[in-house]
Amino acid sequence: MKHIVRFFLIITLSSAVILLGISSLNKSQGYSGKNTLTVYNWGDYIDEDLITKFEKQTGIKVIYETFDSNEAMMTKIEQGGTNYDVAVPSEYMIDKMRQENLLIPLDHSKLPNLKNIDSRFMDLPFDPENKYSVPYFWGTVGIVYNPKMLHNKKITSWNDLWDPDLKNQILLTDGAREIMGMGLNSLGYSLNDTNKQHLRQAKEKLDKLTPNVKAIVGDEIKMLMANEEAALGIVWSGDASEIMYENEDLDYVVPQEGSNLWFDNMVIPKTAKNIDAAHKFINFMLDPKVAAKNTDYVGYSTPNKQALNYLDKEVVEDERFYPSPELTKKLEVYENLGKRNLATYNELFLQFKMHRK
Ligand code: N2P
Repeated sequence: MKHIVRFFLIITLSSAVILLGISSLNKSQGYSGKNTLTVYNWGDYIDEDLITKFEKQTGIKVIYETFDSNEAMMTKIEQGGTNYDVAVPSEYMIDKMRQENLLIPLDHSKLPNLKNIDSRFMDLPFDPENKYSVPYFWGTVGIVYNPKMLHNKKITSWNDLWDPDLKNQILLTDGAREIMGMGLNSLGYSLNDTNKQHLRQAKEKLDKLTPNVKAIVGDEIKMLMANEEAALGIVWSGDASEIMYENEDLDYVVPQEGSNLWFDNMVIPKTAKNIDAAHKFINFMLDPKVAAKNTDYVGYSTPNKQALNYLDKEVVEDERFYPSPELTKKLEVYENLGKRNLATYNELFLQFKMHRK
């Protein structure tokens, strides 16, 4: 009898240990239980006080993870190892995810704050009627530069970057579409070009920029530019605004040949386990005061019309970061070019990176 009791005791104890192990493993993999929400966002892209505020307000615990490119995010979601409840891809990736059946349709009745979004950011071609996504931030790609380090040389064009005087003076954001787009735009091609010869030409042109490129970096580009480690940086507009906040000597320009206009939207990926909490989080981020605080912190442009009332006039009237609709018409939005073409962009960008070594 004693043996039987001991046997059951061992079984019970070991099951408890196994269960505990599984639950902590699930947690470390971003398990979304009833009261847990896993958010997957770009690095440096939220005021973390807002996460705490959301947790206090709802009692939902947020697990927050970051990525630094649409491609990296997509790979993780496709793998499905983590139960992301909310993610923040850019437009061309939303189109791709929607086509590949990786998104859950949104329940608009649970998003009353959606009314705060400016209608010009709604119902865009990558997601008609916002069935799967709602706007988070938007912006451009351009050149942040330090006139002092450039002896007041004016920067207006992508082609200014190929000046031999700029040896080791340029930092590039580590993004395939951004940098290949720069090569294409500098040659007068569209940044959605899929002509193989044009893409190769763009890569060869980028190779010629190599002597001027100091490094290809992630979010640290902000710190490096603000600390005057390089004279020019290819950045997203919000990073430029943050850099210019840190170092007032710098300026930002969207090159005259054209550039990218992008939109990052919140979505609920197929990996979600807590769809109700995901809606709560999205709706929370759409609140005008929350969106204004977030905008103030990250420095990007908000699509939330009501939030503009809580932001400094100086900021929202700055055409460098809130370009007018006329100006934005001249810019191109990345299109979903299909699996093959996107792979070609990635491959050529990788080859350009290798060429530097
Ligand atoms: C923030 C990155 C913004 C991404 N660090 C632009 N799509």
